[in-house]
Formats: sequence, C-alpha cells, structure tokens
Amino acid sequence: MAKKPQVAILIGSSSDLDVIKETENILNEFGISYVLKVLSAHRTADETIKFAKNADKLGIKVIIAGAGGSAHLAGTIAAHTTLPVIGVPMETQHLKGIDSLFSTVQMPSGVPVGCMSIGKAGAKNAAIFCVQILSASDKKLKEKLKVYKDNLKKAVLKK
Ligand code: RP5
Repeated sequence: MAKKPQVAILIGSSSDLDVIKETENILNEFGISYVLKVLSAHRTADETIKFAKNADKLGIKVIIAGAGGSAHLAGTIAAHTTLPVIGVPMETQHLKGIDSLFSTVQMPSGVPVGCMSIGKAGAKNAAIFCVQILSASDKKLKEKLKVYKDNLKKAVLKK
C-alpha cells in the first residue's frame, strides 16, 4: 500500500516543475512521502482554498508552495490552514523573481509563510527545511539530517 503523504507540494503552474524537481529530489532522498499538485491562487482559487482547508485531515504535516509572478499561492494557503507553509518564489521573465519573492515573503502579521530564496536553491532548501520541521518528532530523520550536513561539510573541505 502506498504511504500516506506527509507533505504537499503545490505549484502555481506546470512551468514550475523543473524547479520543484529540486524539492522532490531531497524529499525522496530522505524517504518523505509527498503529493505534488498544480494549483493556482489565481487560476484555480476555489480548488486551492479547498485543498488548504482539507490538508490537515489528509494527514499532511507541511505544505510547500512554489509560485511565480504575483505569487499569492503560499499566502493563500497559509490563510486557510494552521499547518506550516513554506514558500518558494519562482524566477520570472521580467522581474527575475523579485516580484515572486516580495509577494511570498511580505505576509501580514499573524499569517506567516516561511519564505525561501528564489529558484532552485530555494526549492531545495524548502525540502530541507521541511525535513527539519518533521525531524522535531522523528529521531531517525534527525540522524539523517546530521549525516546530510556532515556530508556537505566534507564536500566543501575536499575542495
Ligand atoms: C504562476 O505564474 C506560476 O507559479 C508560474 O511561476 C507563473 C507563470 O505561469 P505560466 O504562465 O507559465 O503557467 O502562477
């Protein structure tokens, strides 16, 4: 039987798939089950809100939301759930993702989104940050994170 997803990754468009692959790679590396969906705060507003409201009941523990442009996806989700929401601002053609960054990070008081950096590094860090949240109640995961960080150090020192 397939494992129930612990994490939901939502992206505003299928054009975000290449970047969000970085998130998937890390979650797979750590053995975290996830569901990936294309849902937009603007193009599928009702469906996005419905998903956010139901995520807790589905057993989701963390939501990662990546969007570009006027990127309200993470904020819209955060407005409709008490689960932690991590935002990934996607790079954009005209403003290079500054637009996505500002609209993801600048949330009003009381409704936080953990905003990562723009693009692939942010997508990767979203997954690592997500694993860090989950590891607070999972000793094995915490051990895996220690090994991951140690390997990062070793790779740098080797250079
Ligand atoms: C956002 O608009 C998406 O997250 C994407 O980054 C951006 C462009 O989407 P497409 O026009 O490529 O579908 O909603």
